[in-house]
Amino acid sequence: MAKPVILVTRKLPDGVEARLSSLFDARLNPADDPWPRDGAEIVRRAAEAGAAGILCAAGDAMDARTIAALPPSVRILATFSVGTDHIDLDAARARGLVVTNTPEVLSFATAEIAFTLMLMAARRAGEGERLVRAGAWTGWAPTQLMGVTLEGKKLGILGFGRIGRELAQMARGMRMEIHYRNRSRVAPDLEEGAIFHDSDDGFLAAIDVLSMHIPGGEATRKWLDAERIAKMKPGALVVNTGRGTTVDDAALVAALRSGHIRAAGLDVYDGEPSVFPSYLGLENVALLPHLGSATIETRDAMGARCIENLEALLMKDQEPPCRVA
Ligand code: 8YV
Repeated sequence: MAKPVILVTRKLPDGVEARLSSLFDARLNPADDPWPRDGAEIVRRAAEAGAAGILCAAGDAMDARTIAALPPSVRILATFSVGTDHIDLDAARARGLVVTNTPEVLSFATAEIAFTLMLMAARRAGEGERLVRAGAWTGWAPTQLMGVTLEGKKLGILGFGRIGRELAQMARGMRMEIHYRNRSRVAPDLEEGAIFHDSDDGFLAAIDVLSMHIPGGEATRKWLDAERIAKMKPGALVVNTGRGTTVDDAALVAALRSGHIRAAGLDVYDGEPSVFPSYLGLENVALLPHLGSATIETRDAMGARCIENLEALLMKDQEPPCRVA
């Protein structure tokens, strides 16, 4: 029997590509060309290859138009991400297209980046690095680049899913007090003493650091806007490793300029890889290029998850383990 054809939109780790090629007729993107941003090109390549599955990633143009135009041979969209905001899930359901993602395996790595950004914002690590690299450091000084400690601070986790809870564990080690806002309260064994807030206002007023872990999409667009920022304590910190669309960039820039928000750390951007230009001129914002899941271990595990899902549907006629639509 011919191996099912899988259209792979991005360059993946070598080991993942090798396993994909051993199991499937994998059409790889070894040069990491940017064609997956163009829905018409995804459709064209899927039709040309007779693809049974597409292995895509965040940022690929899996909108309603693209999905509706996919050739009938395509049965599954396996995204190399936990986030699915780049895929129109309703359009996928309407077309009978199975969609899978890669949960769990990236929670710790993403929490690590949230933790990194929290420390960079609190301790002005980016500013310090730029100073040294610019050859502008004139020596230790008692008042140079003083930041704030995280010890004893109240960490507010917006979205208390797997990533948020991993961050809570790390922050307990820094003796932070954990607060969270979530659709609903989680079970006590998952809460481990974290304080649940049932209103945005109460949550925002209570915390010293906000770490955002909510999904993208219309429902969360510009969740952190000027009104909500105004409800935060003066001097609070903001970190976002979820999706860039959840922040009103102009409002955050204004708050960073006024000092109402002392500092921020961002790993994700609305319209990335474009970055809201005003961030680039600000010293008090740490900017990373969407590194959340970028560890060797995690990217291998994400690849393994995609393969499990593709194998289940296309080779074993089973329900894929990480089905989201
Ligand atoms: C991915 C992410 O690496 O999984 C997600 O949702 O945001 C990242 O960690 C990226 O989206 C690649 O698809």
